[in-house]
Amino acid sequence: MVYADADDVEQALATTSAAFNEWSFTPAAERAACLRRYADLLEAHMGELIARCTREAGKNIADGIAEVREAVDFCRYYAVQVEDEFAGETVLPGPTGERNTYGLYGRGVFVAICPWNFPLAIFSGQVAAALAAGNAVIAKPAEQTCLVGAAAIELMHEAGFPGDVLAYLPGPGEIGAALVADPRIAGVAFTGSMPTAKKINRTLAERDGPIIPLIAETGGQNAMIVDSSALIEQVVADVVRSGFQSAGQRCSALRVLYVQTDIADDLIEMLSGAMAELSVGDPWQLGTDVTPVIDTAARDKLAEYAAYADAHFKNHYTCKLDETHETGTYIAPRIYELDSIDQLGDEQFGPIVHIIRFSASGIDQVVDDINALGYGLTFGIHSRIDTTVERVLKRLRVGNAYVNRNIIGAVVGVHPFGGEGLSGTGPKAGGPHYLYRFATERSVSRDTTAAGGNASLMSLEEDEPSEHVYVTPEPQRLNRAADSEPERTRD
Ligand code: UN1
Repeated sequence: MVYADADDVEQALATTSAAFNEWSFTPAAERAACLRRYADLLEAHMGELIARCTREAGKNIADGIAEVREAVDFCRYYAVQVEDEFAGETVLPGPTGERNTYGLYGRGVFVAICPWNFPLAIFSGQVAAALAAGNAVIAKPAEQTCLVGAAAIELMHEAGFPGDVLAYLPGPGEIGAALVADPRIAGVAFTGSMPTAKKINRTLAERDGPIIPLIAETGGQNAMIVDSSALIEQVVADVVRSGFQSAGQRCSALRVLYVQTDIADDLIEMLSGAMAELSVGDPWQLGTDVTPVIDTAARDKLAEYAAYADAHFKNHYTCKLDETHETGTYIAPRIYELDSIDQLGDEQFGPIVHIIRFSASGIDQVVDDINALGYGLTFGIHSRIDTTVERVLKRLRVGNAYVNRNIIGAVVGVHPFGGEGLSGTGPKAGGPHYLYRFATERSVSRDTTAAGGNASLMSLEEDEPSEHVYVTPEPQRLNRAADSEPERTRD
């Protein structure tokens, strides 16, 4: 893979800026058709894409399948929305003699700065949303996963997204930094760490020219609360999946498990037993549960933390690695017990779960402590007492809460994904409001008296509705007033 250089950055900016306007006025149906063709191509190339995710990102086969599925879901979901809500002008109410319209349009050239942990799914989601809304896009993949990104871009071009509307600039962080600082950029979609998101935000604030949107999805210190009414077997399965699937390298992954003291020993024992069954190993093997972490830098950082944790916390269980794994970037899944949340440091992006005991009467304080961490991405509660669940959900500030289930694997359109506070700016990916953030709104008011008035009034039959005749519009029916009327049968 050859990385982009400063000349490529300039060329991408010049080309996409020139091509943007025409793309923005390409009919929404055509943009949606490109998204659907891309989704079909992803499915047709599934095997190759899974292999790339394994080769480059160390994903196991199940996670590779999930990558392709999520990328496909993003495209089909945004395609429907673009057709419904971006297809030209909506006529608004107004006095006769005036025609008022409103529409959503692309903003310009968006930069998509994408993560290595979902090199196909989140990459495709960010890029597809920006293109769908009518923007040109410069995509910057994570350095670690440029080949997965390259395959995605090739398929996008094959699907019909024009070459001059969609550019690909693989490379280190400086490429992203140069793009963000350029005044030709009209928006940034970013998934990655909070420190990088803050840097981008500062760069944008320093730029001359317009203030532009930053859509950032960052990290989390995701917690799960388990009270004594929970079914321990189910909790254990959900903790293993939430904490250790994808080697804990999801923003959504479980980091802090709060267990009511009364069941803590039983739960820890059963969890340790389940961890003993995990197969940590080669991602190419179908039987592998926990894969290596992304690179040596990540492994070394996690290993350093693990050494600190071994010295300071109670290690209840650490999975065994066989000797052949010593050369790879493996980190054995492990659980540590903390005395208090105050001991929790920064987010550890790997298969490490912290356990804290709490007493039933202290549950509000637990929620306050979780809120006080400042993040607000995912959260789980295991309880069979509805009032406890509702009480906790009301107190908690979090983007994605899960009740009596695991806390990862948000599905497009089903679990719109994204956090609050330090976890992101919103709007949620795969949710109903995501595309709007990539768009600009324009309204046009035309004085039709200059052209002889509202001619349609003269040709009106009695009872025939006219888009131009509004007496007292009902606000909730402004759009699609005619569509939303139920069919009336005439006798
Ligand atoms: C991330 O790790 O950046 O819910 C997001 C999930 C995925 C999204 C994770 N759909 O686990």
